[in-house]
Amino acid sequence: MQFKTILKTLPLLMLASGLASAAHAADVKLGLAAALTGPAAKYGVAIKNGFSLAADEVNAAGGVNGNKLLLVIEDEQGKKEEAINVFKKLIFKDKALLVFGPTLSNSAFAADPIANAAKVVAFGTSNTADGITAMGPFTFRNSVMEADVLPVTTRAAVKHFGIKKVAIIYGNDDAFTKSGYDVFKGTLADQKIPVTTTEAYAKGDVDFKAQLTKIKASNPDAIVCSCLTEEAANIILQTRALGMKQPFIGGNGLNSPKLFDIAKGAGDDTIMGSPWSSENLTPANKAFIAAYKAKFGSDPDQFAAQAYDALHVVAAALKKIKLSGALDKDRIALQQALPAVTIDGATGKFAFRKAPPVTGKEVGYDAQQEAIVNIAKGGKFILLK
Ligand code: VAL
Repeated sequence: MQFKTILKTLPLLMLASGLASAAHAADVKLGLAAALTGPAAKYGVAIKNGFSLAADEVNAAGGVNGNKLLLVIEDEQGKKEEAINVFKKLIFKDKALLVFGPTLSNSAFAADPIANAAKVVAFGTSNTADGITAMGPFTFRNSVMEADVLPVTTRAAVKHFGIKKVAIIYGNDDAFTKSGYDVFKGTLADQKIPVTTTEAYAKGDVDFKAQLTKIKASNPDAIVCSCLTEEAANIILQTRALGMKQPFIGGNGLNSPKLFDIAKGAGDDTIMGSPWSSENLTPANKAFIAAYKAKFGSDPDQFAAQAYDALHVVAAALKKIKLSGALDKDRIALQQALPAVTIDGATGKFAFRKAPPVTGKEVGYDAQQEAIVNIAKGGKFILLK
């Protein structure tokens, strides 16, 4: 080729290669397994919204190292079997680089082993039961576990109401409500608060009269509830119908504002802990709340905030690695980049910490974050001061 011809063709070649690289700037596929239908959708829809908002923000700012983030979202219905199916689809069929979710700890115990076996990060944003990150080195979570939140919540509630003794009610067939119960039991013993009676129910129960009648007879100062939202709301309503006025102390399940859709004003004075508050007016949280309201026309909750932060954590990890295009390699590179990520997000300053050791097993990473305590007033969570 003559020199002149090269000169003439060069711009065309450059243009062509530019176009080609634009077309090849592959999307980074991130899977999201969330409960979008069924009772756990009270958490899952907020989670989906938090992720969509954060992905839009990252993409609007040019993506990660020139790659756009593509969320592949699947409904796991808050059921173990569906969580397994959805994880398999996202990992093996969609070939997602990482999978967020599932919503419930109960489902995570079923689905995360699949991700660990396939060496794909399973990143929980709402799983708060003990032992989640003991499942393997590919399990991460930014949801602060009950073991970290409940002692702080209990201490604050005892002080606020001058509580001397409590009754406990919990779901005994769900990994999270059971784990929350175990943590509450230990916490109450540590804080020397006697338990007047311990009552259990099963998933799907709607009538709690038998348990509540026993609780009433035991005359506690407060009721500790390790429950998911729907059951918690019905328990609160039925407690009031029995003429009981005791405040509730809850775990992470009570953190959804959907509690008040059912319990209305009866939910007032319920105390629960979380790393997030709408009253925490840091620049990052203010921006998150405003953007969420603008996009969805409603207030965010802590589940949306943790999902939003999780996407930003992964985006920060992705910025540190150079994707090779070889999926197996890239999945491991992401797992290795994640532990060192810190962000200042909607839930405040976030860092990971290695999960407690388990003999003969590699473990994953928990959230290193402070819990703050909220109290329900007028259908809203406000900071307990
Ligand atoms: N935190 C709970 C769990 O781990 C619910 C409320 C999402 O199952």
